[in-house]
Amino acid sequence: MGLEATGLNATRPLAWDVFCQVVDNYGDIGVCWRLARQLAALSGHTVRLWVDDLHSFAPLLPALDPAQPRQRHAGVDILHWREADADALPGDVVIEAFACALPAAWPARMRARRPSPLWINLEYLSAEDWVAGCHGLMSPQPGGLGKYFFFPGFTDATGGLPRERDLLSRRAAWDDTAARGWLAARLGVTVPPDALRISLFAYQDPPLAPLLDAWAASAQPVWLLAPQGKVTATLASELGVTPEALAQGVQRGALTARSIPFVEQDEYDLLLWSCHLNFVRGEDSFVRAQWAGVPLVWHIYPQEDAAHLDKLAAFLALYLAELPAEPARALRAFWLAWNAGGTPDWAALAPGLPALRDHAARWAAHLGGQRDLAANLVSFARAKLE
Ligand code: TRH
Repeated sequence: MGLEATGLNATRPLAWDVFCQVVDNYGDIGVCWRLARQLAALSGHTVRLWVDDLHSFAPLLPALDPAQPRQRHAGVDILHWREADADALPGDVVIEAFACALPAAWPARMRARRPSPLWINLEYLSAEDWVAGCHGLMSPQPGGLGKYFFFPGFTDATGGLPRERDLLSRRAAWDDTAARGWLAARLGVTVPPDALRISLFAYQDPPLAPLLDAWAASAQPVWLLAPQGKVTATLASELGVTPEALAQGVQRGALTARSIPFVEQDEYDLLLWSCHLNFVRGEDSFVRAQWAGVPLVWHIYPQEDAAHLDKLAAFLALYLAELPAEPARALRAFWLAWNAGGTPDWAALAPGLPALRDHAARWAAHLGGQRDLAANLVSFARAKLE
């Protein structure tokens, strides 16, 4: 189809519809909200984000009012999913996130629209080899439209990773003084200058006990900061204290552990930048920890048949390729133990932290040399719509 037929030219901004169904936790909405904002930040593009569960969204965006079916934040029109059953007409690009089924009326509305919108399924992030071969493939749908599979990823052969334009420069300007100042001012946490700062975000039951013992016995003070959620209940029970006591801070030898408030999505970056090691999970926090450029431990979302362990191995193969043998071995063993209920070996990991830190900074710079997810979506959409 030529430009005249589509009414599209190379610079006309696009209208995007992003559909997000919250399956569990914060990752579905976390990824969609981030992507929606990044698309809306591109000059002139308009974005509607349709979300089925505004209550799950609110912790990431406290300014959101879950009682309001329509509202605008950060340049994005946020709509409760049921509004899509009314008379809304599809924009230029319709994204269903993570294979969520579109509202029943939408495929017919999309078929009726001229020019036809582009239909994209945004897939989960994976470092597995097959991703590059499937990225951008189309599956014909009943009625004539095609649906394209768009895979985020870690190489130029994929759709890339979400990254704000100014992310790496803001990160580079965040030094130790900024970190300690922010922790004190925003979270009321005054950390001694010589402490190792660790953030903890994970699913319910990781093997925390051996780590708590190792940190308590450490020569260096260790400050463990855990945003309130699934893992803070486990942490409190491992330490034998109430959640309320954990919120005040609990000391065991060299370890000070504290639960902190779940902060809004942009502030979570500041927490990651302010720590020397970040435990993260799922998809979005996992990516943000990579942009933070400091060592990370990934609690991967568990899947049936242990399919997640293949994903974990694929990422490790990529991430560790350029790392010296010993810290690479220690990190791999630590991640596997963390994800499979083993015994994470702090004594083996700790000496490698400086090398892991250098590596994490190089990895972030390497990823930063690739095109980001929103930019890749725009060029993909233009190529398909023209
Ligand atoms: O919450 P997650 O585990 O999300 C998931 C879901 O399980 C989902 O179903 C699955 O599909 C996906 O993972 C792979 O982890 P994730 O992806 O890291 O999302 C958490 C979001 O919460 C992320 O956007 C960061 C944000 N967050 C804050 O905004 N503030 C905080 O204090 C913390 C700890 C996180």
